[in-house]
Amino acid sequence: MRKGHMIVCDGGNGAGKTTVLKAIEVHLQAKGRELVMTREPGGTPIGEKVREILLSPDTPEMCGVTELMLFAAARAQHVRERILPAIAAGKIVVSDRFDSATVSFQHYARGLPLDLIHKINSIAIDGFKPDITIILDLDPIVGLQRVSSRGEGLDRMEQESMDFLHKARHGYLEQAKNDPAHFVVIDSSQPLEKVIIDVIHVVDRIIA
Ligand code: Z5A
Repeated sequence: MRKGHMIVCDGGNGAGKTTVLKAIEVHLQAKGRELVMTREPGGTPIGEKVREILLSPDTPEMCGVTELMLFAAARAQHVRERILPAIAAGKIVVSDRFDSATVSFQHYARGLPLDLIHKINSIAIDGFKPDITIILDLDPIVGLQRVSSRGEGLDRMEQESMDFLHKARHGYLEQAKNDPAHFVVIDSSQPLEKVIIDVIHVVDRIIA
């Protein structure tokens, strides 16, 4: 049996992951739990460099397979350098996105074959699986309005078409439907306080 836990928060752009993850952090710290807050792409010095390449709006020519392999390369380092050691030490790892994002964005939205995604993902994660993936579900139009209201400009992925973002949303809902033991969907069009209550409820069930 695992000593620690891994909880993933995922979903479309602007669905509120960053905001909700801060609330999870405060909640778990108040319970005195040892935490590792992390994100994908990123989470390690190598992963953060790969993130810059992936999200830079200066390289719109990046092809789908390159994109897939870069997300996987960052994940391979993340799992081995950060996630597995933390879980072995009994900590709770909370990640902003993980392998569910690759299935949604690179398969359902980008159109790469699912068997290729699974092959590459399985090399990256080497049999590891999060305890739960919480999907914050939101209409991409609302998500993009939320992201745009921050006034920071859009990254390479955020500049994709609405159709791409709708397909990614569908991909998350399909994954959750197909694996209810490992996915929970939370409606993030609800007021933030209610979204946080729903998420904390799931977190408490996992770490109990
Ligand atoms: N990607 C991929 O393709 N394949 C992969 O394998 C992985 C990722 C791992 C980077 O993700 C991109 O990489 C992402 C998927 C892809 N892009 N796409 N497309 P990211 O996580 O860094 O970027 P993001 O999804 O665009 O995250 P974000 O912009 O930081 O959004 P967020 O964290 O979900 O939302 P937020 O910052 O918490 O909230 C946005 C605003 O909404 C903010 O002002 C909040 O105060 C507000 N908010 C939040 N919740 C609410 C509620 N409930 N009501 C009203 N307002 C709210």
